Amino acid sequence: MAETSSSLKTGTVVVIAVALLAIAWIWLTGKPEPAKTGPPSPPPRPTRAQPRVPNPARGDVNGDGALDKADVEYLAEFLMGNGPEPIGDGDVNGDGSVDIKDVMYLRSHVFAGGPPPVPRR
Ligand SMILES: [Ca+2]
Ligand SMILES: [Ca+2]
Repeated sequence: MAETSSSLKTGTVVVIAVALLAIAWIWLTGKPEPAKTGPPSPPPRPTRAQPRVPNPARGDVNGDGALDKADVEYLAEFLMGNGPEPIGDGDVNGDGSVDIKDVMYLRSHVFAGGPPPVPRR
């Protein structure tokens, strides 16, 4: 009986020793938690560029004096939050707001011969 009690004590000591070694291993090799500073902030939006032509026409959103594929891409990038503000008037369909309908309208004009941007009032 004394031998069994001694075996139990030895087993308990071994379990505790293994647990302490595991804790020490985790403590020594564990990486510190990264400092929590809140969610990452989005990259800053590009600032509005200067027009290359004075008073760019409606739809010439990149202000280069031409109404082309680059304007469609520029307006789409702006609306997706990845590009700078339009330089020329981006309200191509004249409904009072700049949105995806203006991209579709401009795309239709540039690529499919659709109606030109509505004249300014
Ligand atoms: Ca342009
Ligand atoms: Ca519009």
